[in-house]
Amino acid sequence: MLFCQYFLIDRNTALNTGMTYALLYYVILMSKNPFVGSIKMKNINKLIQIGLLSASFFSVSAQAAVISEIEANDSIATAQNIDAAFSVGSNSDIANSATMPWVSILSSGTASYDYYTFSATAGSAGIFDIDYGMNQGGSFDPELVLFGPGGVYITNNDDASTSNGAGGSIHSYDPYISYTFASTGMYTIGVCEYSCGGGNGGMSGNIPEATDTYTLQVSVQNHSTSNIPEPGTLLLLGLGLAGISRKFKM
Ligand SMILES: [Ca+2]
Ligand SMILES: [Ca+2]
Ligand SMILES: [Ca+2]
Ligand SMILES: [Ca+2]
Repeated sequence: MLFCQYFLIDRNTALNTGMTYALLYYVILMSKNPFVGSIKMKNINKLIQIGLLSASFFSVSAQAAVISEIEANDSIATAQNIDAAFSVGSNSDIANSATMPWVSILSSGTASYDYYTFSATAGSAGIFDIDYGMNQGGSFDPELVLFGPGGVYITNNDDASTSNGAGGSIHSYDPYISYTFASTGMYTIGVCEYSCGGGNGGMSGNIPEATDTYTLQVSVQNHSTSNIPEPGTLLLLGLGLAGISRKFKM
């Protein structure tokens, strides 16, 4: 099915795809109606509906793995659980995005530490990649701190090469951690601001300011995914396109 190719594309691509479909239908209509003057306003309205319908459908699919930070996630105990948000699909800001389950977390800046928790299995690879940190958006110098089951400190990273973690970073102050999970259990990744770090139980040092924003890409090999659009969405799309097609007699 054609639409399956577009699961988990980013929002801009989704909107562009929707508009492309609208243009495609317009060309089809024009080929059957060579005179511009013969196109009635109600048909123009239907074209717009097709575009919006396509755009909304693709957007719903695209956002399965893109989530927003939810406060208060200021400690390991109150970390935001991201287990239900993992998906697989092409994302130019995430390495191995087509094969390795990922979550993209958008932070709007909250003047506090941010912790995100998830499950992982022993021997699986994990990638933690800050994008749009330094010199982009609400620019700041972020750090990442990784904790294992029980809040045990594992490692941290301050700065990394911009070539790590595919696109999204233009300055080496954006951190990146690659780690193979030693045991099965709940892990936690934390975001703080240079100069900071961590020990068993949590982060310490500078707290991001309210104007500091970032995107955190979390990739966990072998994590369960849930990127299938709800049946109701597909049904709605089918009914909508069928109804519009009948009116166009296509
Ligand atoms: Ca990236
Ligand atoms: Ca927080
Ligand atoms: Ca990055
Ligand atoms: Ca840094």
